[in-house]
Amino acid sequence: DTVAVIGLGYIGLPTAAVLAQAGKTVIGVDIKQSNVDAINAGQVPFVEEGLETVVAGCVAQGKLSAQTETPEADAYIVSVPTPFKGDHDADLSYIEAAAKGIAPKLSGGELVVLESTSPPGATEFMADVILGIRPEFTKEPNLPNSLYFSHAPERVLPGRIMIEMVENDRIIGGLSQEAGELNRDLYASFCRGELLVTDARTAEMAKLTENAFRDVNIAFANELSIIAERQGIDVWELIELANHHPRVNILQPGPGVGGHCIAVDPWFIVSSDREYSNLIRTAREVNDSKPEIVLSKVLEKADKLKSPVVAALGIAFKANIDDLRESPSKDIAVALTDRLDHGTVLVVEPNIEELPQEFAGKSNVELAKLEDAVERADIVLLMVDHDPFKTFDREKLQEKVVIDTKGLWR
Ligand code: SAJ
Repeated sequence: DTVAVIGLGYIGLPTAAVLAQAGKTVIGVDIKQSNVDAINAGQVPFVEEGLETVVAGCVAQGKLSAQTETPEADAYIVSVPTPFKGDHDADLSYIEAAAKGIAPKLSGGELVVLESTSPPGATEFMADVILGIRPEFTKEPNLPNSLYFSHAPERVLPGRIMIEMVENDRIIGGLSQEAGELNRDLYASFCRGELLVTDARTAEMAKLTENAFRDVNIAFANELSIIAERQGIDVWELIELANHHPRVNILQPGPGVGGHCIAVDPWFIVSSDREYSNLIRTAREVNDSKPEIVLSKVLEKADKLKSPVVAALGIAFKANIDDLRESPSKDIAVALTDRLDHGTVLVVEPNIEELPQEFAGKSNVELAKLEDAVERADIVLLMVDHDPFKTFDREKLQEKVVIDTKGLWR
């Protein structure tokens, strides 16, 4: 019962850990030697609540280890990045590289699961890469030379991964019925949620659909926020009132949509059918236009001041995390340092110790504490609904120009 997990990032490592915890012998594979060394020492190279305890325990028991070479195993789980290339197409080269590593190790009967978020057809692509190298095998089931290919997209929320990995329902899409069932049986070892078996293309599309659904709904809120402001209407009151209708449930507007899922996945639907994906593409464009709108508003206020000081509250991509990747609020803060004439930006981000490299070499920005930044600021720009901002004493904002993109201080 050996499982190899290829790619030990935010999804691969927790998956390896819960499989090892469930009694499997798990060998993790990562191209980065420093990650491999850390994991073999029972450490986790990133922050995720509850993960390190499980990793340390499983490594100590000899159930989990890491290496850079793909090993022989009974099942393989591919959890590698699928970034963009060209005009928002999915770059499948990491999947291809993983498949090339797996191919020489196969002897027949193995299950190969693709976990990476992928456009429709990616599981078939992975199978074709492997079968291209090993033409003696087939994806037809129940033969001595059968291989079993399946897609099991993850749906865990960063910060709650160790809980959601076990509790959430999973969609599982086999290239054959048998492949889906093998995948289901493997995941039943650690997953208490429902395991819903379908075909690979439907599973691929389901994952993209979930995140596109959220993106379209946030875009609706963001578009409303732009229109409402021009009409002199408080968008948060508007949404709250509309949501009293039993069949209306509008999400919250903000400075844009960040993270590496919701701002990315809808593009994979668009790139798979550019002709008929107008709504999904437009939603992406509406959400991506929001940072520039926030920025113009700040610059308009700043223009009236001689040497404006802007307190930028929050640069993470959402509340109460330290993740700055694909963060619209970080982009706004960086753009402010470039476009604010004779001004200073005071970044307040309670979840980090130092400014990220995007601010390197800039003399008009510093990382500041909340109280201090607000006191020194002419303009207070709230961009993330971190807990310490929620409880901030609003008396201290009275003399300030306040731009509240989250409606936290209404
Ligand atoms: N946001 C808004 N308004 C809202 C809700 C969110 O502006 O009403 C913004 C957030 O501030 C953030 C972005 O959207 O910038 C995304 O945040 P999120 O909490 O909605 O989602 P993620 O990106 O952390 O995780 C999502 C989840 N997908 C869904 O909820 C459908 C998670 O379950 C997925 O596993 C994850 O993407 C993924 O890996 O695909």
